[in-house]
Amino acid sequence: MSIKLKLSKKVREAKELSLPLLALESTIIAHGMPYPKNLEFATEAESICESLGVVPATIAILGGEICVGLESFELEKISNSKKIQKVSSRELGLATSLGWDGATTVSSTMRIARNNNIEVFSTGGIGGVHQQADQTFDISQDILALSQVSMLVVSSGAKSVLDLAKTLELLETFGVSVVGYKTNSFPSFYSRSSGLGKINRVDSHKEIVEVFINNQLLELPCSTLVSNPVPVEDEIPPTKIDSIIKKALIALKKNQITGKAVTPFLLDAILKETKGKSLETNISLALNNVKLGAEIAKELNTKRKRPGSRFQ
Ligand code: PSU
Ligand code: MN
Repeated sequence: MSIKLKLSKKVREAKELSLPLLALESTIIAHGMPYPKNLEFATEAESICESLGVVPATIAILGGEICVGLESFELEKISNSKKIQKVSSRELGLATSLGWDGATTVSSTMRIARNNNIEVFSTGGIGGVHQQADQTFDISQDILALSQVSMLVVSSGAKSVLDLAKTLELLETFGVSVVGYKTNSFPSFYSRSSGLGKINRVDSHKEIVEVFINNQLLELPCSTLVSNPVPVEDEIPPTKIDSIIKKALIALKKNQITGKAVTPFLLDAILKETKGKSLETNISLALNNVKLGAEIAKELNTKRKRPGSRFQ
């Protein structure tokens, strides 16, 4: 018995030639954005990587087969099919044994990337502690994966549909190494700053890679979470987004949405309420994270290849 695994031609070549690779998740495509904008986003993300000399490895499950790197018809399928399941870590065994078509979340993308020796991953926002988690106990598996998988993860913080203060506390409890790229403030996805507790600032790709490598040398199991704020020109200020998020949370309760449907429901409600502006912001920050992730992947790749490196 073995797991069915397919590497795209480009990913295979990258491995043979030791080229830098960047992992990308597919839930953001299948469940985080509507068609056809999601496909445009996914295609643009891949071309940003390629223009920087980095090979994109978008991860998904098709017919129970784990795919690392998608061909364009596969990206189209993930973007457009209504039958794609949302697969987090705990569903990986199910999805691969029962032949599912599935989009991978942050937690499952990290596990698969790690299994395939891909060390850098860019996403939009991580999952975290949901509002009213004291009653619902709804906390994303992303936090657990971040505490257990050694990886460089680039995101724009977490969005304020979550309880950001509790999310930050839990990241601390679970020993996740959080750094802010050119900022001291944990970003809140749509806005550049959450106004919450200070995080440690790093100012270059080189510093980010050094923090990651030292975390590994110290044998810490956790990820290094790079928080990269949305570009200024695309930010939605907290004064504007907060009331919209409140409305979405009321609709969530009214419709009795729970479990893994919560995040996609909230994203869609916010998109409708902002008449598409939230989607533009989402795409902008996610592409910005792809760019930073690709630059970090290059830096890490160069460092690993240097003679005398323990990580050759
Ligand atoms: N945040 C976004 N867009 C998304 C997600 C998070 O802005 O699409 C997705 C990611 O795949 C993340 C998942 O891993 O939602 C978290 O879902 P949950 O809250 O059910 O753990
Ligand atoms: Mn949940």
